[in-house]
Amino acid sequence: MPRSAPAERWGHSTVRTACPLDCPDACTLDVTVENGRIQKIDGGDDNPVTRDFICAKVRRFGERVYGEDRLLYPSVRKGAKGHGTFERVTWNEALDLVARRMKEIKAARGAEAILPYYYGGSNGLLTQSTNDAELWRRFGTSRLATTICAAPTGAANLALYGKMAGVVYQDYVHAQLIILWGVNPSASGIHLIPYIKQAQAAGATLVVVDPRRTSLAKKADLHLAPRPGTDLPVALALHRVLFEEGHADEAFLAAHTHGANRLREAARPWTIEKAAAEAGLDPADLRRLADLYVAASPALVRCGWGLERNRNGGNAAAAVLALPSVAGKFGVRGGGYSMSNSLAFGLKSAQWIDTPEPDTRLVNMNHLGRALTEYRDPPVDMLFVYNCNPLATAPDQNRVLEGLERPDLFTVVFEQVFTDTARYADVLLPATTFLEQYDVAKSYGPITLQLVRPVIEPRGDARTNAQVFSELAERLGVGEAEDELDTLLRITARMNTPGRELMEKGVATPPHGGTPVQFVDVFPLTPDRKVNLFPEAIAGDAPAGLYGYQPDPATAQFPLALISPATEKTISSTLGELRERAAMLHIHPADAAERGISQSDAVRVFNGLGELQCPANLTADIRPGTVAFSKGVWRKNTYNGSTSNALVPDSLTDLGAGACFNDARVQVALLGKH
Ligand SMILES: Nc1nc2c(c(=O)[nH]1)N[C@H]1C(S)=C(S)[C@@H](COP(=O)(O)OP(=O)(O)OC[C@H]3O[C@@H](n4cnc5c(=O)[nH]c(N)nc54)[C@H](O)[C@@H]3O)O[C@H]1N2
Ligand SMILES: Nc1nc2c(c(=O)[nH]1)N[C@H]1C(S)=C(S)[C@@H](COP(=O)(O)OP(=O)(O)OC[C@H]3O[C@@H](n4cnc5c(=O)[nH]c(N)nc54)[C@H](O)[C@@H]3O)O[C@H]1N2
Ligand SMILES: [Mo]
Repeated sequence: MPRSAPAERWGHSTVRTACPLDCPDACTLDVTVENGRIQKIDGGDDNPVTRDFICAKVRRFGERVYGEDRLLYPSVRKGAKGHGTFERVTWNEALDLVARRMKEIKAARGAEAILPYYYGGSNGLLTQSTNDAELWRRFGTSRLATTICAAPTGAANLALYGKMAGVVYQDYVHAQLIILWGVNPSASGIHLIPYIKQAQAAGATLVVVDPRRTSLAKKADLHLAPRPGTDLPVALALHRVLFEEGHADEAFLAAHTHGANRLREAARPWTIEKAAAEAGLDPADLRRLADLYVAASPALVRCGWGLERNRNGGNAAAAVLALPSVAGKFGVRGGGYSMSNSLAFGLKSAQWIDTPEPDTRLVNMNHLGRALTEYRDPPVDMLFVYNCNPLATAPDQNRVLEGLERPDLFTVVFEQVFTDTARYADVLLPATTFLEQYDVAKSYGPITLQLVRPVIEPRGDARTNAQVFSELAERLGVGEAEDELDTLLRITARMNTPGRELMEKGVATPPHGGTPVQFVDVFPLTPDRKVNLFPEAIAGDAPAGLYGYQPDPATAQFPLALISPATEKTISSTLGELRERAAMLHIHPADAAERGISQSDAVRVFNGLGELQCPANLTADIRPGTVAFSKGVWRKNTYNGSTSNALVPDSLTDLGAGACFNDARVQVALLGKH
C-alpha cells in the first residue's frame, strides 16, 4: 500500500473512500480528483444504506479543504491572546516548543498540570484513542472523561444491555410501529428517512416524541411534545401501563431479565395523568401511545440523544430502553430498540492501546471552564486541544473563555481550520482532513466498517494525528514516530478478520449479515447475558436514584427551556466556518407576542451565566415555553459572540456524568426591532 496515495499515483481519477464523521450513517464515497485537486464528492455502494445519496455537508466538504479558514502551517501566537495573529514556524520548531513546555511543566508541577482536551474529531478509529492515548498515558498527564456526548445514553445502554446491537435502518420496514424518541434523523442520520417512509407506506404507525415539531413529527400519526427533560416520567407511565394493566411479558421478564420488580415499583407513582401533567402533554395522547405500543408488533423504539442532555437524561434513556423488555417486543425482525450500533463489530480501543491507564487526575470534559479557572494542586498550566472545538461546543462558554484568556495558560490547538478555540492558541498545528489520510470509518446506525483512503496529498504542511502524537512522544522519550499507515496496519492487525478484510477489500463483512435480530442473533453483552432492568451499580451519583425524577430547573426569572438541536448544515461545529448568516433563536409566536417580539427582531436570551444576542424566528413548530438555538454555532454567527453554550450550566446528568445542554433555563427580551 502506498505511503500516501493520491489518486494519480493509482492511475485513477476516482477514489473509493468513506466518510468517518460523527453521524450514524458512514457513507461510502467516490471522490473524483483532477490534477491532485478534489472535483466532486459522490456516494458509493459499499455501505448498502447510503448508496443512493449523500448529505449536502460532505458533498461540499471541498469548501473546507480548500477554504480560506484552513490551517496550512504550524504557527505561534504574536500579539494578545485571542487577537488572532500568528507567525509561521516549522514543524520542528513547533513540536520542540511544545515538547519543551511539557517537560518544564512536568518538572515544575508534575504532568497532571497538562490537560489533553479532545473528542472524536473526524471520528475515525485512527484519529482518536491511538497514538494520542499512548502519549498521554506514558507521560502521565491528567486524564479526560469524554462525556460531552452519549455518556448518559451510553451508561444506560451498557448497564441494561451491554450495548447489544440494535435494529438497523434496513429493518425499520418490518416494523408496525416506530417510535422516534428524542431523535431527529432528518438532520442527524438522513439515510434512515427512506426506510421510515417505506414502513409508513406499508402501513406502519409513526410516533415522534420531541419538544419540536420536526419534519418527521409533521408526517407522524402521533406527535408528543414533552417539555425538555420530562421523558423519564413519560416512559415510566408507559411501564406502569404495561405492569399494572397486565401487558408485561412475564415469560420474557423471567427468562431474560432481572430487576423487573424494582422497575415496576419505580413506575408505580407515574400514572398517565401525573406524567402528562409533568411533561405538559395531553393525557389522551400519552394513553394513545401506550395503547399503540401494547398492541403493535413488531414495535420499534429509536432512542436518540436529544433526551439525554438534561438532569434526568440517563434515567430517561434507561426507562425508554427498558420498554421492549417489559413489553416483550424482542425476537422479531423490526422489533426491539435501536440506538448506537458502535459495538456491533466488537471493536474497542482497548484492543490497540498498549499502555495501561494511569491513576492520574480525571477531568470531566464538561467542566473545562471550571478546570481552567478553578483547579489547583496542580492548576492546568497547559491545555492541548485537538479533535474538538470547545469554545463553541462545551458548556459554560464564558468560563471556558475566561480560562482560555489566562495569560499563564499555554494552549496548543491542533486543528483543520481556524476555529473559535484555535483563535486562543499559543501554538497552532495544522491537521489533515479525512480526505488526506488513511482512517477507518465505523457506522453506528447501519453496521459497517470501511477503509478511509487518502484522496489528495495533505494540503500545506498539514499532518495526521498519528504522526503528530507519535513524533511528540519520540521527542519526549516515550515512543517512536510513525505515520498513519503504520498506525493503520498496527491497529487492523489487532482486529482479526475485520482488520484483514479492511486491508484486502476496503470493507469488512458485518456480523449477522449486518441485520441482526435482537434476542435471535444478538443477546445482551452483560456478564450474565441478561437484561439488567435495575442496574443499581450505575446509580451511584444520581441525585434522585435509579429512575428517580428531578424537577424542572425553571424559575420565575428564567422560565423558558433553551434546547440546542443538531442542524443539517454542520456536524457539531464542524463546517461552521462556512456559515455566513446569523443563527436564529426559534421561539413560539405566543412566547414572542408576550415579549413584544416580531419576526427577525433582535433579541437578548439571558440567564445568570450569560447572554446571547441574535435574531428571532417565530415558529409554531416548537412547544410554547421552549426555545431553540442550533448546536455547533460559531461565535461569529451571533450579534455578541456568545452562543447557546454561554447559557448552559456545567451541571452533570444523573447517570454517566454527561452534559446538560438542554437544562439551560432563560429569559428572552426584545433587543431591537427588525
Ligand atoms: N447533520 C448532523 N448530523 C449529526 C450531528 C450534527 O451535529 N449534525 N451530530 C452527530 C452527533 S455528535 C450526535 S450526538 C447525533 C445526535 O442526533 P440526535 O439525537 O438526532 O440529535 P439532537 O439534535 O441532539 O436531538 C434530537 C431531537 O431531540 C429533541 N430534544 C431536545 N430535548 C429533548 C428532550 O428533553 N426530550 C425529547 N424527547 N427530545 C428532546 C430535539 O428537539 C431534537 O429534535 O447526531 C449525529 N449526527
Ligand atoms: N449547546 C450544545 N452544545 C453541544 C451539543 C448540544 O446538543 N448543544 N452537542 C454536543 C455533542 S453531541 C457533541 S458530539 C459535541 C461535539 O463537539 P466537538 O467535539 O467540539 O466537535 P466539533 O465541533 O465537530 O469539532 C471537531 C473538531 O475536530 C477537528 N478535527 C477533525 N478531524 C481532525 C483530526 O483528524 N485531527 C485534528 N487534530 N482535528 C480534527 C475539526 O476540524 C473540528 O473543528 O458538541 C456538543 N455541544
Ligand atoms: Mo454527539
